[in-house]
Amino acid sequence: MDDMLCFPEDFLWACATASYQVEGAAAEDGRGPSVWDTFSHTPGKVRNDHHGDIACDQYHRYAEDVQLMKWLGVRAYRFSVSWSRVFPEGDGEPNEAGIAYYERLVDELLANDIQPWLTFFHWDLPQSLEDRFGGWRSRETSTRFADYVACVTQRLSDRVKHYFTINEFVCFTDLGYANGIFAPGLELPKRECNQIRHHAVLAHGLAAKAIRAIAGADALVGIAENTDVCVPVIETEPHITAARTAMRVKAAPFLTVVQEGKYPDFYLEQEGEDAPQFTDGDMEAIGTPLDFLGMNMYTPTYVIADEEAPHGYREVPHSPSYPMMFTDWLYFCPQITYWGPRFASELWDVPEIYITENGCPCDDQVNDVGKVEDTDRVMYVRNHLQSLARAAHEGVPVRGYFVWSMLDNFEWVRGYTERFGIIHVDFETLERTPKLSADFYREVVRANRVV
Ligand code: GBH
Repeated sequence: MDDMLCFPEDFLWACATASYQVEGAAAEDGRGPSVWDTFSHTPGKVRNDHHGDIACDQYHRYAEDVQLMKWLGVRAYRFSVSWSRVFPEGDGEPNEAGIAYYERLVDELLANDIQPWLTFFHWDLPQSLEDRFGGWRSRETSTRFADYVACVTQRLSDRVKHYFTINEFVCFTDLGYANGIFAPGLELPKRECNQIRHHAVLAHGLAAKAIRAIAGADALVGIAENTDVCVPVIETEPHITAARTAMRVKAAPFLTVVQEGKYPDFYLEQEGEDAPQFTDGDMEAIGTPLDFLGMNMYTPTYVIADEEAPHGYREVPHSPSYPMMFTDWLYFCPQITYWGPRFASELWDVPEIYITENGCPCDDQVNDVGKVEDTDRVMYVRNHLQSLARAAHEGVPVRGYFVWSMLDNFEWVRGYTERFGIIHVDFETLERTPKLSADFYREVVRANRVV
């Protein structure tokens, strides 16, 4: 461990995807539509009107993809279950053919020594729940989520040990119901949005309880969350303290309430009449202790100490010439994989932390021998791994890393125009080809070290 580029023994090297982004087979074997099917088929919502009808066709090509994972040497695959494949209308009778797909996938992974890490919700809410109850506007959706989670856990917990309830609250609450950028594309007032956020954290809590009740101590439960990773511009005590405070403040309605089982007083005061309505029972569920924290991280929020400002910190906007990856929201700051886990462990004493997503889009060009030589993605991942190693060497309980993404896929409102994969997908032929970054990652995995 003297080697600063080395990772702890048993560090979990892995990769990640999500159902709507890779599966395709949108109308097959009884799958019902999700809000993302509806949204992506509404003209003008997604760049080039792309949609996930076929995506990477992982539904049919999962065996080939598992072989690619085996080639990479990863020990775990984080995938998500499509709720509307299991319950086409979100509730009622389960669709056996839908469950059978996840059984096939899980069995294939296990047969190849790859652990399945299952996410229950990566934004693809059954459309019927949106139509009947207003989706996340209603707590009916939270209780139905727990029922769906219970059903899948019942069927898979003999084989699946690691579960994430929900992926990234803000992307389906605020972006879906307040900003209208993501499905279902609504722009509701603050009060309703706060209640939606509450129903989302409640769904997480009810689901965590359901998994524990069914699978007992055998199952390990966590969440995959993207807090704003607050980074001190200057690494001295006042700025470090300011950035840590900022992280807790900014996560108040999401990770903070999940970790603390209580909305911070400042949050309820600040929201006033718009604050969410909740019961003691809700809070008890929301605060269910978790086995690990998954952190998705891409881009920083820079912070400095400012005694005059509320909570003693100020966010520093990115300067106009700040280096970016190949999209308009991703600023290059490898320090996030150090400060994010460190602050989370200092604030909440979480037992284990996994980086559940990290990666970037690049202007990938296939060269004349059919290869993508994405030196920028290698640079991005390498630097983030160096910071993660720094955290591990200082005793922050970081236990694993899931690169986003295993392969190019449907990048939400950017459609297929932004590629995050370490494996290239030709969306005409669906052929997969490892990029240079895959060769790099494979060597990292093999050496358990930044190479
Ligand atoms: C993650 O979200 C997701 O979990 C994953 O599914 C996704 O593929 C990956 O990141 C890469 O984006 O300006 O309207 O286009 C990260 C948080 C929120 C970042 C939405 C990009 C762009 C919104 N993302 N944001 S918009």
